[in-house]
Amino acid sequence: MKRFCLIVLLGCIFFTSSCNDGDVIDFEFDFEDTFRSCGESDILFFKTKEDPTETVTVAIDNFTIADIFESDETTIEREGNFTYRTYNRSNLPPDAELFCNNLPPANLNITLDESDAVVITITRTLVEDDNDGIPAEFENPDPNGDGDFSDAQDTDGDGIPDYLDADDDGDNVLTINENPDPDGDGDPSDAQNSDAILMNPDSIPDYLDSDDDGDGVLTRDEENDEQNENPLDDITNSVLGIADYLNENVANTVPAVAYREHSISQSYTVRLVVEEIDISFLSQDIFDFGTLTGPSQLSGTRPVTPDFP
Ligand SMILES: [Ca+2]
Ligand SMILES: [Ca+2]
Ligand SMILES: [Ca+2]
Ligand SMILES: [Ca+2]
Repeated sequence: MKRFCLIVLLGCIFFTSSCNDGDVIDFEFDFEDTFRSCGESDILFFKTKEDPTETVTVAIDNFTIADIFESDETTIEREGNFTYRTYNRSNLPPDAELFCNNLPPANLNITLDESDAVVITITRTLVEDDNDGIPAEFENPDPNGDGDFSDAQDTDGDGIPDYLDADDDGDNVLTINENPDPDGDGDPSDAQNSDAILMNPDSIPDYLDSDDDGDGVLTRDEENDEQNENPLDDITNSVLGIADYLNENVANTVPAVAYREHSISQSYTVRLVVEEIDISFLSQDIFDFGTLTGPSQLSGTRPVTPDFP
């Protein structure tokens, strides 16, 4: 009788189909992909939804965010407790936080509360980017399409593949400063090519061209004012105001002695999959809990300076 009443309640809340005795209830969760976390020693993962107001949580004792990031394993399996709740929030402000408060909100009216012991698979993935203004897929990360990036294009041969290299041609002018995407649509096919209109034109865009003005002196070796791994500030003709590496009439060789430091941004994604859910009205026993958002450990930078040839 209790189960029958529960099914009737859910049917009325969640389904537009008729709820005659004998219908098969086919209920699956419908939440946004992202979730949050809190807890100093016992972690709580949670996601909330309004209209109708529902929450799902995963609680793991003696486990923290640090355990995810400090583990040698990128995939961790733990046992925990999964809970699904519905609420009547008519007496609560819309922004009331339902979790991670020392005191739960007053007037919290829980209308359904179902829990089960589950198995949780936590997967940590590192994502790196050169932030050079060109999406990785336009930087030839997988020439033979086999899913292995070890053969990724490395234009300047400095050991950093283009999709992680903020200075793809190794000329000490960052790709982002070589106007690789003038119309800002993410596609670099319209990239600036300065020497196309000069005496020695080529068809190589500046961000992949180690001699941008085609004067026979490498861009990184046009350091006439200061050898500081930055050809942008070497300007012999101050009237024109054009840096020497883009001025074909200035062709002095003042060689660079090092590559500039590269900065590779890093961010982690953490995904959760909950398995072995046994809740009577639920048609799924596996639930993709989604992607964690928020913790500051999720991002950082990795500096690297390639060996100079
Ligand atoms: Ca490179
Ligand atoms: Ca790049
Ligand atoms: Ca260049
Ligand atoms: Ca020049």
